[in-house]
Amino acid sequence: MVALETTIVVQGLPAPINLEVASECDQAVRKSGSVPATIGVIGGRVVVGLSVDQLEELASPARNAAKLSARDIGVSVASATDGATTVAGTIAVARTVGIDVMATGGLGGVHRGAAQSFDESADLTALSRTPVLVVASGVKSILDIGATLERLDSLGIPVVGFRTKKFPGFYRANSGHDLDWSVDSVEEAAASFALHRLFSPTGMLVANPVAQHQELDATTHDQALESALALSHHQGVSGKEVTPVLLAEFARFTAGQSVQVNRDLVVANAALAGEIAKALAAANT
Ligand code: PSU
Ligand code: MN
Repeated sequence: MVALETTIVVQGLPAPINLEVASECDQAVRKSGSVPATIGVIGGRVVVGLSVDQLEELASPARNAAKLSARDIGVSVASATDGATTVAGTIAVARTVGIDVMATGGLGGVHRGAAQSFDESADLTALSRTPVLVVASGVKSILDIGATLERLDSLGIPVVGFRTKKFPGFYRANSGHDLDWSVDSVEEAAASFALHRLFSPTGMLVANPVAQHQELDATTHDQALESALALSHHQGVSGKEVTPVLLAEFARFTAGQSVQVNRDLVVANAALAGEIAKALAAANT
């Protein structure tokens, strides 16, 4: 099985593309021979395997679903609220039901200026205590990528490039940062994770770059980034709003190009996660 998150659907991508992307991810996992399980909280019930109708409900602006990290799940269930799970929230739930693999677009990480703001995504600490393999196109390029890689090191989370030794840059295939490890096949990825779990309680990041013909061009990317950072600074955005605001400004600035890249990369990650989950199941039998 492959866990899929809902923050990307509810807070990360604009409607109506958000639901299209969710359905494409679902299909990509199925096509690989694995079973997708989209995770979210509806009326205080944790749902593993949201139906299309449930997902639509959760994403409707009227429901005003919360963004749930790992720390929020218990409280949101107790207060019977609606919520979309981040990577941290999703792996916390996935672990409790025995799902070993999840897919997302970009993992959260250390924000620029974190030395002052202390804004580091709880995705990192959650992954450091949750043995789930996450497939992502690196971390979002709105972040301080170098600092995030250092934190992944400190937290003991292996970062393995899929057919690359360059850390992906989310909207860009190559962030310019080198990786120590790469795998060439889904079997190798599955074997690495199976063996990692014998020695460590952490999860693992499989970094899958967006296809080069689908990436955002460098100039557009850098200009959009500058604009997004300036806007969030100007608005004084903080906390869980930061990432959605930066992604939305990227979408506006690039007239939807960044949304298309986000779509392509997350669907590719879902497909790869499906194949790795299948290889992992085969290795365990
Ligand atoms: N990947 C995407 N879009 C997103 C996210 C990931 O392509 O919106 C979400 C994930 O849910 C991730 C979250 O856990 O962004 C990180 O948010 P924060 O920086 O607030 O921890
Ligand atoms: Mn944050």
